[in-house]
Amino acid sequence: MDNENKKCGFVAIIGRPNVGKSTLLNAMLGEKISIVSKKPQTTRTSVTGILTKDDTQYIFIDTPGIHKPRTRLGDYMVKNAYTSVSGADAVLFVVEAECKPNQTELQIIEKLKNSGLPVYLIINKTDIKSKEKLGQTILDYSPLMDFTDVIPISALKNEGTDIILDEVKRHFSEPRFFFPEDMVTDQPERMIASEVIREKILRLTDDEIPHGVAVTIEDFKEKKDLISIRAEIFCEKASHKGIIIGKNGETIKRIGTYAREDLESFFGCRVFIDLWVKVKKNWRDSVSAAKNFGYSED
Ligand SMILES: Nc1nc2c(ncn2[C@@H]2O[C@H](COP(=O)(O)OP(=O)(O)OP(=O)(O)O)[C@@H](O)[C@H]2O)c(=O)[nH]1
Ligand SMILES: [Mg+2]
Repeated sequence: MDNENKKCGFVAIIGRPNVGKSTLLNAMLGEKISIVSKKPQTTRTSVTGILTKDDTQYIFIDTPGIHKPRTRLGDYMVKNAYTSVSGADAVLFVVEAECKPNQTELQIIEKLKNSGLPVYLIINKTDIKSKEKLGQTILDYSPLMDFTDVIPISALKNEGTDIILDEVKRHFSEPRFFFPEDMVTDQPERMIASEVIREKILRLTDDEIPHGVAVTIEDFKEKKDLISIRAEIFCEKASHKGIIIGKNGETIKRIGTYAREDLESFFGCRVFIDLWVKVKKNWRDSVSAAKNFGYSED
């Protein structure tokens, strides 16, 4: 490819929890690299997704949902999201069709106004909302700031995402690629493995358990056509440990099976997972524990 035409840029995806930011990232990449769940506050640290299409390289940053933090982990998540915006060339501010702007979103908008960056209002989940209600959402949000454009999408059905790709590249000025053309993420393999395991815990457990879970990879061995992983799941209470393990170990078995299926498809080889559950009380408020689990600025 002719070097002169190459363009590359950073695009931050921001919004309140659960609006579909990670689903949108995965849809644009055509590959699942950021975990998704029905529960809010799924994403805990920014995830970079890379898409190289013809002479354009998009570097998307999926961020943790902005919320009012109640723990040190929450503080970290919110700071992490705002930091990702500061280095971007364009911002996708994702909201949900039929929802009214809330206090958190008004705060995000204030920060975005001050950033001076081009901001696109992305209205997601249009597949489950009516056309009239979508008009109302546009009327509710668009006067709040001077958005570069308003793009209704369905991340789940991958509808409207091509418009985003066409639009944001106008703001790219770097005349080279930052990453190899076939790279989809800069996350280490261990990180992908621990996130996929955490996603299955989010899917299979309820209430406070998912919010208090962290996963560490103790061992990650690659042999010819097999990856062998030993992971530790940390939860905050002994009763939570019992629930994660489940009756006769049923739940932990399902967590392992679902995670293995996803990781086999991602890595393209056989995967073996050995899971251990441990208790670490109130780790979400402990600086050292949160740091050990990778939730720290340094
Ligand atoms: N119907 C519908 N559901 C969607 C769409 N996009 C996302 N969802 C669902 O919304 C839920 C939240 O999706 P996520 O992608 O995890 O949301 P998020 O904004 O990354 O959430 P946090 O990481 O917690 O901030 C999941 O159950 C998704 O399947 C969409 O376009 N349509
Ligand atoms: Mg997310």
